[in-house]
Amino acid sequence: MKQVAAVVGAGFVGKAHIEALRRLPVPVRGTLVSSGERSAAAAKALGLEHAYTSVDEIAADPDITVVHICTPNYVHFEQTAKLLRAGKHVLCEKPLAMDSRESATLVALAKETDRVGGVAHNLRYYPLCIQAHALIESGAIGQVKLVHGGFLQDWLTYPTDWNWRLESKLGGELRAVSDIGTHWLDLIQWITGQRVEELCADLATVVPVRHKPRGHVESFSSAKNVATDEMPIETDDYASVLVHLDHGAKGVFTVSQVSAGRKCKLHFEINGTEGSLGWNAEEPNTLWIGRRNQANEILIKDPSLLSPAARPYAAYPGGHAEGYPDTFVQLFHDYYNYLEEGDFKAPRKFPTFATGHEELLLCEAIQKSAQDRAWTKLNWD
Ligand code: SOE
Repeated sequence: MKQVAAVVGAGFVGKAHIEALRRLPVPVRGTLVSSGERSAAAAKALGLEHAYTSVDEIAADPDITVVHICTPNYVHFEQTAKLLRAGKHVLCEKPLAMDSRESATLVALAKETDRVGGVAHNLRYYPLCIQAHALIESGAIGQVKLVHGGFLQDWLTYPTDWNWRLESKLGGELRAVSDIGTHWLDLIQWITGQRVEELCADLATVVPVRHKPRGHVESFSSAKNVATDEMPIETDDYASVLVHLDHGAKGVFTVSQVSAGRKCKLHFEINGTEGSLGWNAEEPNTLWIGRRNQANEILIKDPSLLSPAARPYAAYPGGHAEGYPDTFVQLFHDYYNYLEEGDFKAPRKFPTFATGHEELLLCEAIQKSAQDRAWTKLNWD
């Protein structure tokens, strides 16, 4: 069945979804922004044929088979549930919901409606992250023993930096952990094939008072010369989390959105019994391969040098850099190919609603651990 998509939300990530869909190609019929008027402007600016005025209108549109949710976290549950019930497949930006109660409901609802749910953990789709997964799966670095790294940004360094994620009622009680910590957790668990079974977390709000502009501010942008109100902040700017994984690996990660000079430094180092792998999203086309008994290597993204499992996820020849926008294309390839094949009982290679639910369980364990100042076990059953 030919898929036709609609995208809810046309901020920077909504635009990334639309661009990636066009490259597959999957037709994007229209978009919905916060108001009908803004939808019309966004549809015109993006060259889309239709501007929706509500989620209900999308739900009722018989031409739409898939909806991408690119809205603030607090509306993910309501929008996703409505669209599943209307018979739409849904690919939702992370985090899937505000808490694990909501995400568990969405997992069950997707099953009940036989719709395919995906979560946009796109950062695992950098070609060299897939290569890291393939190398570990092949035993190239032996048994994984240590995992460390983190995700560092600086777009919220100043008290005058503002974004809806800062307010727990819109983004959830955790911010840096749920917004970017979940990317690191998803990446490491997927690359190593190991799941976190217990953790110990320390969180901090580094900037306790911020200046909230009176008006809309896009992510990664700052409002200039507008009136502001001072707001106390309770969500985390920073977290460091010790982790124990279920096949023996141990490690630690640090997330921060106030690390001046770090723009989007999602990074890991994985140490195995025979070697190590290191990668950094700010230089995503190189993979560091560490050895004890021979020279270390730097692998530059080149499909001809990648494992058979990773090769299809590199769209361009060696040295032709691939980056953040391309990760959405590769994620959507997996998701839409699955829809086209039509066997919804088949295993799913892409991050699913179950993945999103597990991420929320991890967030809640991190929150509990920080509150109790203690190690916290995950109850995956
Ligand atoms: C902001 O922290 C953000 O846009 C995240 O929401 C994205 O998931 C991440 O990929 C980049 O940074």
